[in-house]
Amino acid sequence: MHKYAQGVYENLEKEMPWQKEFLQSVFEVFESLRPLLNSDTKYEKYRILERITVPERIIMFQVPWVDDKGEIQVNRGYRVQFNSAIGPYKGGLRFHPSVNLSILKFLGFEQIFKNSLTTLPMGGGKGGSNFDPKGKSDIEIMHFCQSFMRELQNHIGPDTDVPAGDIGVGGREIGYLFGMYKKIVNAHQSVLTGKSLNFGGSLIRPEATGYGNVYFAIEMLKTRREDFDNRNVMISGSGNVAQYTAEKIISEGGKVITMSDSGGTILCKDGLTHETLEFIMDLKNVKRGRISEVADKVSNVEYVAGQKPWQLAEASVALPSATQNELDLEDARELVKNGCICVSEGANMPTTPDAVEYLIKNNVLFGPGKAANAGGVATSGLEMSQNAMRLGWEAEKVDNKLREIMCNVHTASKETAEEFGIKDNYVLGANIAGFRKVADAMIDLGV
Ligand code: NDP
Ligand code: 2IT
Repeated sequence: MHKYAQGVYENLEKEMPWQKEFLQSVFEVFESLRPLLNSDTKYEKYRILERITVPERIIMFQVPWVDDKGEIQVNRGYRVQFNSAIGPYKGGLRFHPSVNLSILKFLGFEQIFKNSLTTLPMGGGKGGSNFDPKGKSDIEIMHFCQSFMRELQNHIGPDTDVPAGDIGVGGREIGYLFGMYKKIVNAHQSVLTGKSLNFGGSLIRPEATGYGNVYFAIEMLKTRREDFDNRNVMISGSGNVAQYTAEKIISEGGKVITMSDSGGTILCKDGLTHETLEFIMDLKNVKRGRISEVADKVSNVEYVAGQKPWQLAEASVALPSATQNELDLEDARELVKNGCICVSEGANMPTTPDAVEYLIKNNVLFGPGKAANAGGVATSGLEMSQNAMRLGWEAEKVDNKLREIMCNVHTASKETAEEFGIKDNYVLGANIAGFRKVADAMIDLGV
């Protein structure tokens, strides 16, 4: 790591040693910046690393709500408004019991560079709550979302901060959140993305993160004259990102042999069919069931309780699409041993740092989340554009734009690393390319 970055990192570590996930994300970006910091002293002169690692604002609030038994519940709510140099804060809301400031700061920090890579004018932010949506009724979800928005509405706006979904926040939650916002401000504004088509959503936004990751992986594979045809692909997760990743892989001729949730993994050696995937989407999005139920219904699917996908079978490609640090060094070793040639991150920071290093050293094409899963927020940006123009584009138009953006993110990540004499390192390229635009904007904007 460059000496300047090292000093800033050590201060952060001293100040907040408990923010493990945040420190992990900062460490990775700082390590990548070494060649840039060596070649240009202006980032140190303008104290960019000190400034870019401190959120411009953090809002923390209580979210009281009444459950179906009439009992009062209280959760914590957060919005981390990290960096607005290149546009309004933009990033998802996560509802999961594990949510804390470290996780939201890592997600917000990643989002700054991811949004920059999309080339659209969006700053970085993230928010959420330690609320657990599992097992809650629709009415409880609505009450919670309404209470969350009663406070959040004070801090967001179409030109200020535009939240969206993430783990535990999908179309249903965005609907309830938007409904409350609209009531309070008495205006139908583009203040959230991931909205339903009925009230201002964009076609392809639900598909965008998963499709985008596959488009990114296709570009990586192309550099080695490879493709998905007939290849075994392991996907983790079975939520929004995993589902549309699976759909696109099947359309590309690949075999999706795993999906998972926090309970375990389903394994289908023949590859999931479109019909089984439809069953999974209904199970997860409508019935809100568990992935284990697929094995009860579909004959060639087995369920492995308590296991992640990575060590269960041989696959050429792994697409982690559930959560942070879900693919570790031992998993990476097994993947390489079993002939894996490509890992592309649908989730944010799903691969541990030692696993990333191992994969890259072993010549595996590695697509880091801030590049590979940028299609979701990019299409959120396209939703904002359509809202601003008061019109809606056809699915094909949005999908073409998404594909073009993913190709550009791929090229920028690859060529930026090459500019510094380093081949086949998308981590380094994505971090430098994402950082440089934001840092230069911060310099232009003054202190
Ligand atoms: P969903 O809530 O739709 O799905 C999350 C999936 O991940 C579920 O299958 C869930 O299982 C599993 N999961 C969550 N937490 C854990 C955990 N601690 N251990 C094991 N499995 C877990 O979320 P998304 O699909 O939207 O998000 C998935 C990932 O993609 C996240 O990292 C998110 O930050 C990232 N992402 C999402 C984007 C989007 O547009 N939605 C855009 C870019 C990145 P279970 O149901 O058992 O909890
Ligand atoms: O991590 C992410 O990029 C998201 N959850 C999507 C953010 C967005 O604003 O669409």
